Amino acid sequence: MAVPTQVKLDARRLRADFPIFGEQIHSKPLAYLDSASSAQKPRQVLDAMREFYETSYANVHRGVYTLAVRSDERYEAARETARGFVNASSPREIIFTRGATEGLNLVAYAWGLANLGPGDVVLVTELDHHSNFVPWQFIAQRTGAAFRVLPIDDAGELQLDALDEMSASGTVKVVACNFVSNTLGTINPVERLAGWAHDQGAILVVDAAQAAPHVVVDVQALGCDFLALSSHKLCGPTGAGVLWGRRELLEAMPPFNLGGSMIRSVSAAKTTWNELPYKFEAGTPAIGEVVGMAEAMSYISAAGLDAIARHEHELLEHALDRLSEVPGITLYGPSPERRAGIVSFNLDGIHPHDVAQVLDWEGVAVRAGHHCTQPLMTKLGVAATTRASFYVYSIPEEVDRLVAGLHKVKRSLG
Ligand code: 7TS
Repeated sequence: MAVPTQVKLDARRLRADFPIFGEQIHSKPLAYLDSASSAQKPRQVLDAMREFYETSYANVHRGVYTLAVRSDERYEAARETARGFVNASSPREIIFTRGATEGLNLVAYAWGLANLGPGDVVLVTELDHHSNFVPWQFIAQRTGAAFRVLPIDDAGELQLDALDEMSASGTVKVVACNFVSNTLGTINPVERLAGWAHDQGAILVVDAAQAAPHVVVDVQALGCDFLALSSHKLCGPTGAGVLWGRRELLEAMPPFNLGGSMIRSVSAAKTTWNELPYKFEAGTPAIGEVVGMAEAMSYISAAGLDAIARHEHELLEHALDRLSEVPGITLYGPSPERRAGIVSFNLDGIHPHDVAQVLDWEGVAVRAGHHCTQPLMTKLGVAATTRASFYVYSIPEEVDRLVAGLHKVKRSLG
């Protein structure tokens, strides 16, 4: 039997699709190592949005004229692309949002306020981004539910052994976790968490903001109940995202935003809700951005998510190898095979903001800060880290420039 050959990602060819790499930063070529914050945009996405606005734009779900019908078709075709991207069983389960943060707030407010109360437990993890931590903390306080945080071990992996202890203080009703940690890159065992959550009678809410750009996200295989992602992290425009939810849960829960398009009928006595997914899409949506997001999903699907994951893994191994040569560096996170293309580190005695500033003079863009994961920073015993993150267009030379830049940081500030 022929052994299938794994297609290798041609990052240099893809890089040519991204106009931003024509920019010089402080007279140097751009080394963009901040894709975990937001990914750069290929010409294909920019062109698709321009072409849509130039030929097919009108508001959606209200007009009968030709242009309005064209716009409706493009918007609903994008929903079908998004459905395929996360392997949902129906486009009715695909809610367009403004991004992962809005999707997670939607679930916390709409599902949480209707289903949580005293005696219930809301469980998040120490790895979660604030956008999947703070809404649940807030809704737990509002409803009288207990709020618990699943700890991580020293390697940055969730301590699954502690799960049963978490259910001691009440009935676990919701487990919220990210699929990939934005700070450490840890890939979390979502299927196992789904199994445990369902054994408790709880739902699992997955924040896939950091996973969707880098690994295959299959909501049916994961066994989760809700999953949120952002367009801008997968080479699409800002201001768009997807919330996927199980149909029966979406049907049963009340709406989040209220207003136009999400109603069936309105009177002073009674208002009823539109069918899925429109019940959750109040007001004029981000139509052009949704069209751009669908193009981005097609772009990265064509590059191949498995090939992207392998490419990032190679860069990560190269980065961990080269970074470990830098004296006084502390690297955070699990072993390379357990994480996506993200590396967080600190240099002894030098603040991450100073590290990022000196790197910028070298044309190297990294993020410094708490990365919206303050509970994780507390666990690591630091206020901030410097973080480098990779994507389809990242090349080993950028890692080498990061390492050379860090030697310069040490010479000027160490
Ligand atoms: N969840 C995770 C895991 C994230 O990494 C982010 C953004 C969000 C949610 C929020 O996504 P948004 O599109 O709604 O803003 N993370 C980062 C980051 O790591 N650096 O800048 C933004």
